[in-house]
Amino acid sequence: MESGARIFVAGHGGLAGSAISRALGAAGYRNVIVRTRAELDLCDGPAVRRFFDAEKPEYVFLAAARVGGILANSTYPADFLRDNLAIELNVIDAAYRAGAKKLQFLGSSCIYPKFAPQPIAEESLLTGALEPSNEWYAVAKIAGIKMAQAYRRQYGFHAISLMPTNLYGPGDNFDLAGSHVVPALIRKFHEAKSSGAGEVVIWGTGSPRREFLHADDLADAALFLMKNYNDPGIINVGTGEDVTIRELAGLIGEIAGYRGRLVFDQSKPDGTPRKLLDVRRLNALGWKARIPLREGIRRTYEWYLERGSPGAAR
Ligand code: GFB
Repeated sequence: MESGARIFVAGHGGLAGSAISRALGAAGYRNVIVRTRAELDLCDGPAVRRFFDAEKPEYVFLAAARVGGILANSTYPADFLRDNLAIELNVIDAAYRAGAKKLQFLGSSCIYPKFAPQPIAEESLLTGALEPSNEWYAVAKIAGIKMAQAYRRQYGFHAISLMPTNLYGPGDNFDLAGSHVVPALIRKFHEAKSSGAGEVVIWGTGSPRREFLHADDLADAALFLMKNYNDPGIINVGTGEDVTIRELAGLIGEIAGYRGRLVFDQSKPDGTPRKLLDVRRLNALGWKARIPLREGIRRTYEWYLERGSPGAAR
């Protein structure tokens, strides 16, 4: 991927896509193409075809998706399935037809079976039933993986698929009804501290284990793999370490300087019990995550105070 290459980042406004755009800029890529949702609706097939025919991107990072936490996934199954299928279908097909050299598709660790052996190796794909709370999203992401593999097999299109673990970082969604756990807890602890509330409510039992990757680490891996990986098989992107939700809450509470109680609301779902990726394939290629969880959360908390919280100047 030479520095003058025409590179399209689909989903540059989101957590993963914005980090990839920043990383491309920092690495000196001069021709990064982006479109806001108002300029180009990726669910609109003819519009996507016209865009690719006009712009002819050579490399495509497909980081656009409808995403959300456990509650959003369960509340909007049709939206998660439809929009993700449409985005994948439109972008992968148009990229191939317009002659792109390579496309990178971002999947998710939730594509793996609910009770996959831990840490989860790439070979676990399609070996068991999915976690029900996000199976709609997972099925759409599995379709994206298969589409990339089918276009490679039938047309020789260089499409690769990365499976990032749970992401967090600056630019995340802090809306409590739609967000993932890290931004939700940053916001809850900050607001509890600011208002002097005596307790913070954490969903579920606190015992599920999750692996968290900073979006800047994901972006670094995404650039690395665009340059160094061209296999049909999927590749996991994670840190190789996980924590319980209770431990995560303790860490975020500490960073926010909150001294009250934690209350676990067991009427809310836990989701999958554990989701730790086996990252040996990625490590063997020479890439490792660099941002420790405490440091990453501290930076995200600072971003939230400056830019992300309802009262912050944007
Ligand atoms: O991040 P999260 O929503 O997604 O939840 P998943 C992770 C864990 O944190 C669950 C608990 O056990 C939640 O019950 N949790 C505790 C909370 N308090 C909160 C809170 O205030 N907000 C949220 N959101 N969670 C998602 C999938 O699963 O993972 C997506 O639904 C996607 O499809 C994403 O794949 C990476 O890790 O359970």
